[in-house]
Amino acid sequence: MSAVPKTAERLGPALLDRLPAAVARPAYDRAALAAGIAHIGVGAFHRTHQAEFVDDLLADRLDRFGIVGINIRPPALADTLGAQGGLYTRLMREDDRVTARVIGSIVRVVDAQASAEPALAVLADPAIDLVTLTVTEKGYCHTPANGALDESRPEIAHDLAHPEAPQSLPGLILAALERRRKAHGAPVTVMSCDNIPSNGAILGRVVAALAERRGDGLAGWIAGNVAFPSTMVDRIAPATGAADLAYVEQVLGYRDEAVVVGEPFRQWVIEDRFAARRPDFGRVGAQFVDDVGAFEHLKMRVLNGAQTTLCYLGVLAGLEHTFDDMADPLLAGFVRRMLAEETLPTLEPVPGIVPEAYLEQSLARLRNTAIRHRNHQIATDGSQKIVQRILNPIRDRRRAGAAIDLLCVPVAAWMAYLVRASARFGRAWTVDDPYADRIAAIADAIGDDAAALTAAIVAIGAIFPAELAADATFRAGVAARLAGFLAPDPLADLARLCGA
Ligand code: CS2
Repeated sequence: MSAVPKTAERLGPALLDRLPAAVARPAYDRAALAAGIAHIGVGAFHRTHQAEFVDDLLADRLDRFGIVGINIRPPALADTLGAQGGLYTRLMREDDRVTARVIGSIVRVVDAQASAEPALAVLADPAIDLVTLTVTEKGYCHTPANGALDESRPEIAHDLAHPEAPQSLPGLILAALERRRKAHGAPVTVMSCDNIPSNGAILGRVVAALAERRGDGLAGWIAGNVAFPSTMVDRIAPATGAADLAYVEQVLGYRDEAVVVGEPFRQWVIEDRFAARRPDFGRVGAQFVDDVGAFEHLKMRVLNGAQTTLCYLGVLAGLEHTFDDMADPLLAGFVRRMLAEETLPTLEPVPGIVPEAYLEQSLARLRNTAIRHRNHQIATDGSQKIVQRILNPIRDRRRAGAAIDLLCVPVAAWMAYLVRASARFGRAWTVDDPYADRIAAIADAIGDDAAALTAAIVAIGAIFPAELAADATFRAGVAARLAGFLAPDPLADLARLCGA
């Protein structure tokens, strides 16, 4: 990836003692570290968030909580993290400031893209007390509109027929639990760290739905021996760029193929419901609570709601990154107004947090010019994200009889993003979303009639709850904005709406 010649020494255990003084390193004896956590989905987010919390915890008090990192989807880990003994550099960037730290909490990596077997061997190990996951929203194979297992997914059909060789994430967890039950019966906590509401409850539900189908008392054993706590996770971690790899090589003087970049802010709120040993993340800044609901609504509706709104408007405006969107007065002004006027009133009180201050802090984070978070990256899988970020606040406001004019904007912008990517509109960009083809087909059939497009898209029951699909006020609000976004100057209508 890097354009510079690969001459510098590669990061690995042998280099730890010779790192430049400016690079922080694990403050504990890695050789004495045993694994007690298995994590599925070792992407940039895990490496900037949970693995750093664990690194802090191990420095505070060495305990048997090293992480085995597992990928069940590409990319393979062997040649990056694996070749570096699990070590990698976490760059923390804020505008022109950068600090570097080598994280040591991942003790081993396992590639299970071709077969589930290597993953199952780790997950069934009685030494593993905690299994954590960041597999993105669609990994749960749930129906976004209602959280139930989506049995129409081919990988779920496969796992129902071949449970011993699972292809889906719920199938993998179920097979691992079945093995644990047979081999030793040790209880375990399985904790989702993905951005879906009630993530633990949803995971528990999709696994239970598969277990019921398996029979043999498995569902009952799981109910008595496995906990699925919900969590709220937060740190903005865009995809690593070539410039980040080059920075480590040219400025820090070593090579690292697993560099990650994150912002200074981090937050982790965890439902205190564990079935086995619980790492005391509370000692290093995480919060254990009885109910994460209020925290996750705040984060998904404000921070993620802002990101989702900006990414679609940003693409329509021809902008590249979130910070570019935030430098645009129309987009930045709109998103603040939408969140303040229509989103904040939908939130329940959150212990210790003033919503207006949280909003300003979120917008400041999105202005960070060193976090090169691409609009198209955030736009990925929008059908899996808009329910919790935008549609749930709209539903709550409609139930309360409150206005939704501003919240209809991101719904229409998301539709325009998908519709404009269809053949009918010249394939302006490639969309990465499970519903891309379905919406492209709708656009090809209907053309640019915004009301007809809106009616056809909100009829997709897996995304839009029936309550909203049947709501004429909602449909009219979205259709009005969609007509604007499909016009030759896509932002003229938004400017009019904002009185600009
Ligand atoms: C982003 C999130 O791509 C996306 O969906 O909105 O990854 C976001 O950056 C994180 O949730 C921040 O904690």
